[in-house]
Amino acid sequence: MRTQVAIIGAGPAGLLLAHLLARGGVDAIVVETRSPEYVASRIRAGILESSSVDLLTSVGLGERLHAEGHEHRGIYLNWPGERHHLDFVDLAGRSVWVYGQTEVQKDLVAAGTASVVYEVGDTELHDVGTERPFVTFTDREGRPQRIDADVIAGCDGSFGPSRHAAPSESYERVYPYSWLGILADVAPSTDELIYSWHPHGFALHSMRSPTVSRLYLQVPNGTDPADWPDDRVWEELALRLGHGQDGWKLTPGPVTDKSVLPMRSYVQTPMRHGRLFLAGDAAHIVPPTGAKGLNLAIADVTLLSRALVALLKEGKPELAGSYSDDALRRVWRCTHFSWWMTTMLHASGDEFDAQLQLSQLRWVTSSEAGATGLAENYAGLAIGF
Ligand code: RFL
Ligand code: PHB
Repeated sequence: MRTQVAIIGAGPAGLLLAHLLARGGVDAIVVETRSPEYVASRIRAGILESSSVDLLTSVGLGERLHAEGHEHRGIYLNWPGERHHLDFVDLAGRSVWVYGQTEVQKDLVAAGTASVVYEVGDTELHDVGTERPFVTFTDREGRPQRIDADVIAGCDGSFGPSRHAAPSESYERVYPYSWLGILADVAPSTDELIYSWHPHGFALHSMRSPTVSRLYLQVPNGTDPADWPDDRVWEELALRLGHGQDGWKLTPGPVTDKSVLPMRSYVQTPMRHGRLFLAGDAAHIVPPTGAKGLNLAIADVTLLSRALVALLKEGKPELAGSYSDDALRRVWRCTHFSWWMTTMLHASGDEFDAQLQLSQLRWVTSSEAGATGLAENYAGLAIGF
C-alpha cells in the first residue's frame, strides 16, 4: 500500500488526524490492533474543553455533541464541611462539555473519512529518519503487509511502538495512588462535577448522561477491584463526597463497570524524529485529575494536520519543523495543571501536606485570582497556546 500519511492507532488522535487530513486534501491509512467494536466501547475520558468543542464543531463533528452533550459552567470543589462552585464562564469566559470519549470515537467512525485497517499484528516502523518511511504489520488473516508513506503519525498511545521508534527523552512521574472508577446506571446526584478532598483520599463525581454516572475514588496502587464490592464503593463515595452535608445526597445505583487506573505523567520529547510525528498519548500521559488527556490529543492533531497539509500539499516545511515545540508548550502547561490538581486533591498520608492542600483549596475558592487560574487551565487554552 502507498499513502501520504500512515497513521498508527485508531483512537481519537489517529481518527481525528485522518479526518482533518482528508479535509485538507491529504490521504492517510490508519492501522489499529483492536477491532472496531473494542475501540468504540472503551470507557475513557468524559470532558471536552471549549477549544476541543469548537474544533470538532468546525470540522463537521459537532452535531450529536451539541444535541446530546451537556454544557457545564464550572465544577464544585468540596472538602469536609465545605462546597464551592467555580463558574468558569464568569471567571474565564469559557465552559466545558460533558461528552464521552466513546461518543467522540463513534462520531469519528460515523464520519467515515478515515480508511482504517483493524486487527493488525506486529506493527513496526521503519526508516523514520529518511524521506521514505514505511510501516509493516500482519493483517487479520496473518498475511504480512507494508505501507509506504511520506510521513508516519504515531497515534498509538503509551503502549504502542511509535514512541520507542525515535531517539527521544522521556520525562516521567509515577504517582503513589490509583483511581477506582465505576460507571453506574443512575442519574447523577449533581448538576456539575464534584472534585472532593477528603482525609481518606480524593473522590470525583462525574457523569456521562442524565441517566449514567461516572465516579472515582483514590485507592492505593495495586488495588484489586474485587476488594471493592459495590456497597463498599458507594459507602466510601458518600463519605468522601459529603453525603448529608447541607442536605446533599448521593444516590447509589447499579454498577455496570469497575476498574482501577494507575496514575502517571510522562512527556516524550521531541515529538518528532525525521518523518515520524507523535501525537496524543503516544507523546504524553497526564493523570486524569485535570481532564486533559483527550483534549491534548485533539490539540496535538489540530497542529499536526495543519503542519502536514502545509508540508505535503504546499511543500512548506515550517509548521512541520516547529510542530514539536508548538505542541510541547501546551503539553507542559497541561502536565503542570494535571500535576497541580492531582497533588492538591489526593491524600498523601502526611498531615503537613494535608494542611497545605486545605490552605490551597481555601485560596482557590475565595480569591478571584486563584479561581481564575484554575478556570483558565481547566476550561482550556486556545489551540496553539
Ligand atoms: P488511545 O485512545 O490510547 O489510542 C491509541 C490507539 O492505538 C492502538 N494501538 C495500536 N495500533 C496499531 N499497532 C499497534 N502496535 C498499536 N498499539 C496501540 C490502540 O489500540 C488504540 O486504539 O490514544 P489517543 O488516540 O492518543 O487518545 C488519548 C486518550 O485516549 C487519552 O488521553 C484519554 O482517554 C486518557 N484517559 C482519560 N483522560 C481523561 O481526560 N479522563 C479520563 O477519565 C480518562 N480515563 C484514560 C482514561 C486513559 C486510559 N488508558 C489509556 C489506559 C482511562 C483509561 C483506561
Ligand atoms: C470522567 O468523566 O471520566 C472524568 C471527568 C473529569 C476528570 C476525570 C475523569 O477530571
